Order: sequence, then structure tokens, then C-alpha cells
Amino acid sequence: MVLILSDNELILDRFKKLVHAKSLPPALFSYSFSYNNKAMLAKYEGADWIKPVKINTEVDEIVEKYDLVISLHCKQIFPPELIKKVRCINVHPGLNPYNRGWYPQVFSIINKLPAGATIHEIDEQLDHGPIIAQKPIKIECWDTSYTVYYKVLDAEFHLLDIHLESILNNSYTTVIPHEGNVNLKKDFSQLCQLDLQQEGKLGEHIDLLRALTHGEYANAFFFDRDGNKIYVTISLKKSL
Ligand code: 0FX
Repeated sequence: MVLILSDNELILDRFKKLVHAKSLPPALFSYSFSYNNKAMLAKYEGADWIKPVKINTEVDEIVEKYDLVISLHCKQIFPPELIKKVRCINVHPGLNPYNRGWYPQVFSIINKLPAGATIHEIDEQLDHGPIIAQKPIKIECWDTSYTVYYKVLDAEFHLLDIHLESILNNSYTTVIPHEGNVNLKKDFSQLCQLDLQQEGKLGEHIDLLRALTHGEYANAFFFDRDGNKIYVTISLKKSL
């Protein structure tokens, strides 16, 4: 049995469609989301096909029941006692080992390190284990976090389409990456507070704003003289 852990409904939905398209037995998969994911708790209360899970306190049950755990953007850290006992795979929205961790495409827009998708075995460090498959994506100068993110999701599903069976059968080979770099949630929060006195090239300022522009999310902000919090997004359009 395979446990699919996801806190991202869009990806979960695409994964279920992939299972269907590949005619894989639906009963092979169980689905869970994180116990502290309020939106999914409210939506799936009482559902019989998906349940909340607190991984740290349910390691023994998971080990007993499953041969494979796949994280599709699960926000919990997998404890060492789980990854030692069950094969755990992560589908990650970044091109490891570059910008491992939080919102990789945001940091790739700013620091120009490669972006893309990675499927890898989980080890004790964040987005770090042996790589099963990767697909880079190109960031254009008119992209925002939002447009890059959707290219990355497509790359993730391109990889899953090709490699899901070999992951299920444990018949893939892996490559060990170098250490790369890691960004945490707090690094993203720091980027969001704009310093209006910051000097630099205009191109760097545009990069910062497009890295923080993602649909309706209120990310980049500054405070005006009256202490009001003012949110900033940028709009970029390539001429036809
Ligand atoms: O699920 P996910 O796409 O991915 C995140 C991490 O980036 C990833 O490294 C980790 N493995 C996974 C468990 O969690 O994140 P999300 O659905 O919270 O957000 C998707 C995108 O939306 C994100 O890349 C940037 C954007 N976003 C999201 C929030 C909540 C913002 O720009 N601002 C926000 O406040």
C-alpha cells in the first residue's frame, strides 16, 4: 500500500487524475493531509477517502500499513524513525540542490539559480536525498512567482507521468546531488518587508517584486508615514 501525503489540493487532484489515466488500482493508494491544515480539515471532515495525519505520533501505524510514502507538497517534516523504516519519496517544486526549502521559484527569480521540479528519496535533511528524476524550467524576464510556479507544477507531473511506475516498483536509479542552498519560511517573510531606502539596480528591484507577485497573495509590503501597511505587486507584459 502507498500513502500519499499532501497539503496541496491542486496537486492532489492532478495526482488522482494521473492514477486514473494510468489505470493504476485506486485501492493501492491511501490519502492524507496534515492535521493542522485548517482548509483541508474543514473541507474533508468526515470524508472516507482522505484523513488528517500527524506524522510524528503515527509513525508505527504508517510503518505497519505502508511500503511507500509519497509526499506531494506535504508540509510536515518526516521524522528519522519513519524514513529509516519505510521508503519515502518527495515530489518537490524546485531543482535540487538549488534553492531547497520554501517557495524555490521565488528565490530562483531573485538569485538566478536553476528552477524546476525534482523527485527524490527523503533523507534527514530538507529536500536533500538521492535524486530519482528532475526537470528544469526556464524563467523568463516577464515571469512572476505565479507563472513560474505553474510551469514547475507541469514539470512535476511530467516527471510523475514518466516515473510513477518505477517509483511504485522500486526499480529506479538515483543520483546524489551536492549540498546546494536552502531557504526557509522566515527568509521568504524577510523578503516581503520592502525597504524603501534600499539602493540597487532597477532590474534587481523588478526581480524582487516579480518574485513576490503570486496571484492574490499579499506578499510584498511597506509601511507609509501613517503606519498603514501597503501591499505591492507588479504587472509585466511581453509585447506580442
Ligand atoms: O505546496 P506548495 O506549493 O510548496 C511549499 C514549499 O514551497 C515546498 O518547498 C514544500 N515542499 C511544500 C510542502 O510547501 O506551497 P503553497 O501551496 O503554500 O504555495 C504555493 C505558491 O504560492 C508558493 O510557491 C508561493 C505562493 N504563495 C503562497 C502563500 C501561502 C505566496 O506567494 N504567498 C503566500 O502567502
